[in-house]
Amino acid sequence: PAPRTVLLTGAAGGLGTLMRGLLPAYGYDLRLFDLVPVEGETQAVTADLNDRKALREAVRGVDAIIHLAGISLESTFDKILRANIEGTYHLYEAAREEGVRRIVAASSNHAVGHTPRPLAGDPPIPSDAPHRPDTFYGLSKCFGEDLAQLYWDKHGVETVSVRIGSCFPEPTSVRMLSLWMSPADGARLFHAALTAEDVGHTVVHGSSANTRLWWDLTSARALGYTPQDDSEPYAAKLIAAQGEPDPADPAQTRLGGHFVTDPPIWPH
Ligand code: NAI
Ligand code: 15L
Repeated sequence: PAPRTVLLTGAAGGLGTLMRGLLPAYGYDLRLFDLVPVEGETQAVTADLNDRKALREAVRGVDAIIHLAGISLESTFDKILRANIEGTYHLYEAAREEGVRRIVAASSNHAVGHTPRPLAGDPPIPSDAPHRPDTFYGLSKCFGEDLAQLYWDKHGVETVSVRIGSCFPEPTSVRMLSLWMSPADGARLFHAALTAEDVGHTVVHGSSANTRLWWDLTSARALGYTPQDDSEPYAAKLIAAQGEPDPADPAQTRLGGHFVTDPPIWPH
């Protein structure tokens, strides 16, 4: 049967807030979890992913999990380790212990951020592109994908790892014209990932049907995802303001954008 009760981790964040607005229309009853209170939601669980007891209670009885919680940008290795690597491990352990069989996990383009963006005539980047993280943050998303594979192969917990491009109400850069996923398409993709049968561990790209798309949506479409939106109506204004990408600048020729060239953040 299709999942009905879904735990949404990271519910207070940008994407969590968008999905709280959109997913109930698909019939889901969302249980909310975040480190910080979710505005206007008295029933939300406010706890750290590393609070194993709180997490296990939150997971108990749900049909599936959408896992968005974590640090969503580059940070120090220690902070990424705690929130994204240990936190995601605790989420999978709670799922295994409580018998939850399906997780939809937020991976990121930054797991493969060093991949060159396709130029005119090149094929799009496939969803089995090897890990090429551009940051400690991207590295934690590689870990999440491998953790998902382990929990499928060893414990039968299924995951769709969504390598999200950029999911915001509107694209705000020329790069985002190629990676943007409209919130409505995000909800369509999460719904497909929750309901498709026999996903095992599947990696998909999360984008709309953008005219300037850099990566392949084949594995996402195979889940039943049919994107409806395209960033193209935003193109003229963004290109007029920001210019066309400079082919000599790795921040513009690698998938991960400025994450590729930003210096690492050290703890001192
Ligand atoms: P966000 O930073 O707005 O939200 C993340 C949420 O996770 C926050 O509310 C935060 O309080 C919570 N959180 C952080 N550490 C936690 C912990 N230890 N325990 C419990 N909760 C914790 O990020 P956003 O944009 O909403 O992204 C959501 C997820 O999607 C993240 O995993 C991010 O890496 C991923 N993603 C998002 C993209 C986007 O375009 N928005 C692109 C690619 C990936
Ligand atoms: C991400 O992984 C981030 O979480 C998000 O804030 C954006 O920076 C996005 O990638 C992007 O690459 O645009």
